[in-house]
Amino acid sequence: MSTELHHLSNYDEQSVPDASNMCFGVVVAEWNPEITGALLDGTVRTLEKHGAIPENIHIKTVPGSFELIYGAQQMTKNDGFDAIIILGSVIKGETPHFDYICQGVTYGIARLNASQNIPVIYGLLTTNNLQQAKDRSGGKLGNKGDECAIDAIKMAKF
Ligand code: DLZ
Repeated sequence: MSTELHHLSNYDEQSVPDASNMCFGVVVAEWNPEITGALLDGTVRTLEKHGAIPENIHIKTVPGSFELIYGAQQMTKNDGFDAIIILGSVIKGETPHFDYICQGVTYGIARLNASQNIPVIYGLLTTNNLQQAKDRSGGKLGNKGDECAIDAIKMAKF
């Protein structure tokens, strides 16, 4: 999670490999679409900025963040991808649902990273309120989508 000291869109451009020969899968959750749409915009813009061609960025949507695990798992079966990015936004409500979804997605994506051969980048915003999510999806703390794109390129090269 970003802090006031860490701007999500700031990075050393010289440290980012060329992505022109890389292929990416992106899974986006439909819940909180204003936020996940902004995350997706940042991801695609930054992948393309570093050379990825639009035909090599494959985007799929799933209903909610919990389904990101299945979506990413299906994408790991495609040998053509160099990295997969999941994008979601879970905003705390009045029930423990938030904790269960966040833990489930985190554990599910961690398991994929440990068991599959394709890196899966964790673009899940877990915030206490909508404003914190806006701050991290193109607001004052940058865009988590930018960060995920850079991490995907670096891990594809790893
Ligand atoms: C049910 C639910 C709730 C309460 N909140 C969110 C949320 O803030 N963000 C999100 O991406 N999804 C939420 N969901 C939906 C679950 O992720 C999931 O889609 C459903 O429980 C069906 O499996």
